[in-house]
Amino acid sequence: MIAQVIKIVSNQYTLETQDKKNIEAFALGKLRLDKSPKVGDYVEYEEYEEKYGITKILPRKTDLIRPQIANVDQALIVMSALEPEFSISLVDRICALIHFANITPIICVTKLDLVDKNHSIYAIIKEYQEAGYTVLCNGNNALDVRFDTIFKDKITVLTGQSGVGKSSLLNSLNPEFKLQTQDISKALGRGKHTTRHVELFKIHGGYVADTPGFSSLDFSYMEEEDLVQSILEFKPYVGKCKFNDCKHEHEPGCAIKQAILDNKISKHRYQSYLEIKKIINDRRKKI
Ligand SMILES: Nc1nc2c(ncn2[C@@H]2O[C@H](COP(=O)(O)OP(=O)(O)OP(=O)(O)O)[C@@H](O)[C@H]2O)c(=O)[nH]1
Ligand SMILES: [Mg+2]
Ligand SMILES: [Zn+2]
Repeated sequence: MIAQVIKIVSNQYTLETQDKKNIEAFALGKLRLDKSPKVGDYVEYEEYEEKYGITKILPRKTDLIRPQIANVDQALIVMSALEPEFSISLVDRICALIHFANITPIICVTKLDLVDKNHSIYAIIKEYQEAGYTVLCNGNNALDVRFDTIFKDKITVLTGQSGVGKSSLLNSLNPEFKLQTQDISKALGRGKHTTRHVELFKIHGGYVADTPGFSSLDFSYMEEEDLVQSILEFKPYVGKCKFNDCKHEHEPGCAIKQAILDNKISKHRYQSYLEIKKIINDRRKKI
């Protein structure tokens, strides 16, 4: 029998069976030592001493480490226009990690009600849209209509710093979620996240996971070669530089640097590339 893990609280797993019933199960000892099921996993299970036991994890399509969710199709990268202020550098870092995990990023800008129409955030949004990203906008319940359709048949994970409004966004999409939210000053002041455990919620024909905001991003699995492939705007130019081992910094005949001069790649994105490359190289030096 096959089911999907939709919630984990300590060692209790909630599974959704193929006939859409929820059952409580536990992971059999042998399996737990090997590797634990994650939310999003498809698992084999059997009835075991009048309880349900998970016997096997089926291969994962994608495998996120933070948050621990398997088979995620897309990530909503949530970033507020203000409080906390929008960070291009942070969005680009998350996008690179999401691309690297083979997950589709969607950028969601919240708290647009806090800025006026001429605010610089709108130029930033335009830049991402022109680069090929989907950008959804939200401000105090003025929700983008595309939220009605993007979730269908997919597992979507929300990610972004603490206080950007991830839980608030889900609550406005479905008031029945009643997810806990927290005043931004409290969230930052206490360094404590409002959202803790991972759970998949049904939404518009798919599943969505709220996650705790993070304090740091982990680039330890990414190499420089992966990075170039993980930046959407770079993709058309990868492999077109004069030198095979081009680092896209000072080399002549660099297709990426040329694309920046031609305004085909944003300077912001290139700046983020250099920043992430430095993180990766600094790590190498430490090892
Ligand atoms: N003005 C305005 N405030 C918002 C909006 N969305 C969220 N907020 C406020 O921002 C604060 C933080 O919201 P949360 O939804 O708890 O943020 P979160 O991203 O879930 O935070 P963590 O769970 O700690 O990661 C709350 O005080 C919300 O009321 C918005 O669109 N406009
Ligand atoms: Mg939250
Ligand atoms: Zn190059």
